[in-house]
Amino acid sequence: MSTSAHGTTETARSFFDDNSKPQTLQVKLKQTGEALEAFLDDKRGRGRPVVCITAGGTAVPLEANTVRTIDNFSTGRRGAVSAEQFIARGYGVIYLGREGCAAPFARRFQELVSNHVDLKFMDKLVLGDTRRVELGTEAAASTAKEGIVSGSGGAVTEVDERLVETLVAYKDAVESNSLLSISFVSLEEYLWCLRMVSRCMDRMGRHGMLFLAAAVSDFHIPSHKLREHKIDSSRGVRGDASSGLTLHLDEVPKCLGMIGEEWAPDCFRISFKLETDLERLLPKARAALKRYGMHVVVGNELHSRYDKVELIFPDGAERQIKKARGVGHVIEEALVEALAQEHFNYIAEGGGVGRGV
Ligand code: 9Z3
Repeated sequence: MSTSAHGTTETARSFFDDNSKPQTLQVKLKQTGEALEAFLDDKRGRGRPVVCITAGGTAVPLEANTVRTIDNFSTGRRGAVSAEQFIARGYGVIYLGREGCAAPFARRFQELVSNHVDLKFMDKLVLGDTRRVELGTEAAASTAKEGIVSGSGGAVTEVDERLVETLVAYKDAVESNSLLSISFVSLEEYLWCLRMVSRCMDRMGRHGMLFLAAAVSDFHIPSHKLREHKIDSSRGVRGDASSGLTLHLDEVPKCLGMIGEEWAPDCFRISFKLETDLERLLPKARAALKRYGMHVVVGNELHSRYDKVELIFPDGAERQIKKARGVGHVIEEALVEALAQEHFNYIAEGGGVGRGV
């Protein structure tokens, strides 16, 4: 370990020492921890691999009684679609997602329905058969079509079919106990949850994977420095209305390295690097790979992120993944396929180390 990496780890460790968690977070971590252990033991018993997916952006509060926050951009879609893809490949998925962002399966409803919520759609819901929908059987699928989206006598549209497919896929995921969802809003909540999940994931050894797609703030106001009450905009920060607002944000301790060094050293680790300047993408992604001891870094540029991404490996290999041509494809099909393959190679290597990490 290099001196600077060690220094980084020390700072990250002290974040968890210094930041005594709020009572509500303590309760949440305890309850979630129990569900998490049961979920992981079930997968271990069945020999199923597990991936923890993080998704969405963290919020940094500006006041203890929070009215204002600074958010990192992320719709959560990358994580949500990837979760569906991993489940389809037999993985158990722990989904650590930002509250209110795209969520696995639910996001398909939003995408399918958002352009179709008009009065015709409302008529189908209101005038249609309102019987309870039991999914999973042939009859159920048609009940779903009739009862949920088509209405009595309404034609079954392509969107209807896909809504039913989504419900059936979600029901399968629930019945096979394939999805455990944990939500976060603030950066602090995210980091505590990530530590808890990673430490629990340690029991999966090489069968565990961390897929870190959340957009995590680099700057924050540590909780002990937060003002208690809402910043008074009418008086300005220095009591002068014309002075505007000047904020000082501290650097967020880099916690990613802790996963490989302490929390879940045998799990397969993938982090994402987001840039808006293409020139900086590969150098930054390569640096992140070394700095945080990842097995793969996925580099993506903001505007092209759903068309192509770059995979960077510790042995110097680099590979571009593109979305398949044709309607209805998503880049996460190819991305998850490639990453699952890397993970299976890593599992098969057993006692050895994966791709030079
Ligand atoms: C990503 O790069 C994700 O792919 C996106 C996905 C956030 C771009 P959407 O949620 O977008 O589908 O809208 N995530 C990582 C972003 C990040 O903050 N990475 C850190 C960095 O770049 C390293 S942890 O410094």
